Amino acid sequence: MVFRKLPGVSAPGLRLSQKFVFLLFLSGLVTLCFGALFFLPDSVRLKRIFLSRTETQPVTVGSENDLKRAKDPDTPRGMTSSSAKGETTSTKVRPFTRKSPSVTRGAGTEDRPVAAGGDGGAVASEEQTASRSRAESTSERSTASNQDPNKSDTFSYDTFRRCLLKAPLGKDMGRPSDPLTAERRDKVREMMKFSWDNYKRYAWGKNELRPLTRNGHVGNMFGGLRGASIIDSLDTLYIMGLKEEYNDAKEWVKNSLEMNTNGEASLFEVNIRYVGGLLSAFYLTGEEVLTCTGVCWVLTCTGECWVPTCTGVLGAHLARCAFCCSGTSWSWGWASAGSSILAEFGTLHLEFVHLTELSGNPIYTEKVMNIRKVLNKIEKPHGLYPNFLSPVSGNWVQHHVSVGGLGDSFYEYLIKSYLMSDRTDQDAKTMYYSALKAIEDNLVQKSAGGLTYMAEWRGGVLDHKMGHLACFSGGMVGLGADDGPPDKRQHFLDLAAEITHTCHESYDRSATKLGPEAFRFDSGAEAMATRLSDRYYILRPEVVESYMYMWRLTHDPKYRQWGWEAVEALEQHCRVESGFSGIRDVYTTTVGHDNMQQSFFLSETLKYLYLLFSDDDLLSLDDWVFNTEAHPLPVVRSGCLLDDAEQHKTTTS
Ligand code: DMJ
Repeated sequence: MVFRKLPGVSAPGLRLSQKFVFLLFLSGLVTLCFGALFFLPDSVRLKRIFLSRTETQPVTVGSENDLKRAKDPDTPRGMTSSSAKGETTSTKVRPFTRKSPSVTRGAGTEDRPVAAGGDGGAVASEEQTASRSRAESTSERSTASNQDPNKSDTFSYDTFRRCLLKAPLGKDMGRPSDPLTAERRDKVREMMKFSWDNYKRYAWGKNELRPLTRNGHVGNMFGGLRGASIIDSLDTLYIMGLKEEYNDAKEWVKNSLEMNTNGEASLFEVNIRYVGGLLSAFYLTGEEVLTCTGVCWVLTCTGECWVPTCTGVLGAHLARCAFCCSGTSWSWGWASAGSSILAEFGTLHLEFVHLTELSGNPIYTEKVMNIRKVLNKIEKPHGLYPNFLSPVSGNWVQHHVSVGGLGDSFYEYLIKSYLMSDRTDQDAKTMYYSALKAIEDNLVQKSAGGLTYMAEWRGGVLDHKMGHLACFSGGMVGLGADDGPPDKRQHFLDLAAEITHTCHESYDRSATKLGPEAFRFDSGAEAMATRLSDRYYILRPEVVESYMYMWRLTHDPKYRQWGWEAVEALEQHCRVESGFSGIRDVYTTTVGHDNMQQSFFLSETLKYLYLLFSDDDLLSLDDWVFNTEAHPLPVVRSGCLLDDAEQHKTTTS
């Protein structure tokens, strides 16, 4: 360092203590200047020169600043979350880069059964997008640096709608011409309205309604999140044309869905209900407030904080994303040796792929593809997928295999991933049909009375039990029948029909005409529960779900008849004065109620029944796949989306 000579003072003449004070002053000055850099706006060049690119910096999300920052893709950033009430917490997270917001959306997307291919509406330009009001701009994209170059960098709702083959709500909202069927459909709609009205009256904002005590239930599955019944109902209310109720639900999401909660959540449950529910409501309505909430949620659930490009309403929700930065994860205490559950980590694919579609951020798809890769590679006993996997060793922990609880939706998501990819995801297809072969070779059984069922497998020993949950497999096998090897197609459809028949028998052989939680095929039992603890029915959907698919695939009237029997049984035994309740024993007509109206009753059971009595063009299976909570997600027609976006660019430039 060079010192200038001050007149009258010779440096060598300074005393040691004077030199020390001078040096102290100088170093203080340097520190002050450097510190001031942190207070400069991100866009100032000086700041970028001096501060390392990987440094995390607190920023406020959900404000004007957010849009400004989005214009500077090079700016590294971390996240400070701000809650709805304006508190600010600061959390250090991984930095990432983002592009300018680029969602386009046409006007007038509300309340429309729209003809596919026809609903244009002006597509906003990028400038228009940037200057949109904050409340409108909630589905901007977050883009990782390694964004897929083949993807269009804009999600356009209008383009998406043009790429559907049919109008989502069909002709006349799927109303059947046959008067008896229409009357039955109206009955299901009334059941939905009744369930909803009671939830609204007694449990508004809570997760479920307790219909006997007329209050709300929160539980601990959703980590402090609320409103599960609202999120699960959005799309059901919409397709049933319950407009006022849908609007109430939407307003609640917009104004009261509080993401800034503490607690431990089940990734599986939050994904299938909250993320799935919000995504499907967005795809059906185009209402952007619903998208970003979904995006934010998954950010939480991946255990990493990728700051979404959401502003406006979502600003209030970002605090929740900060919460995940603790990065803690856990397994269920009861799951053997801290293992992870097949149906839980295997039931993310559909939702995560759509998050990438909407956000342009490949991280979500990468995550689920990694899970897929591991499962594809790992050795499988007899080609079967056991229910428990150790996240530490990457090995199966026990050899318990089941198409019911713990395994079920993993298989469902394989075939649905293939269908949702517009039949391009060949890995999913191969894995599904090989898994199905292993299931047929090892688990599918015929009872003495001629009923086909799927047993459970414990290290090579069969447990001749089928859970209510496994009854979804009739619909799944039927849905995948047509894409199997040509010589197997009829066989798959027959298998689907046989399983669905067995599940119907489990209902038909009970006094209430509702099915037990699990039924057995041993010790003289045929499709009946033999243990007291298996006799309950909690408004589950799986059996009517299979009726719906089998109806769509075969148009055999027996499926509608069976569905109607279920409606009558629900009315007779589960309807109470203030809602619907599960029952404790399906084998007695002096029923004991469990005092719980499950949210899946609204999202699945009633939706599948409604679809069963509707024309096939209401949520056509050519365009939609249902996630495991019955939330419809659209087939991703990448070719069409890209072509259309290109064409649109040409015609508007
Ligand atoms: C729902 O939450 C989903 O269908 C899930 O896949 C399994 N269980 C319930 C309904 O029974």
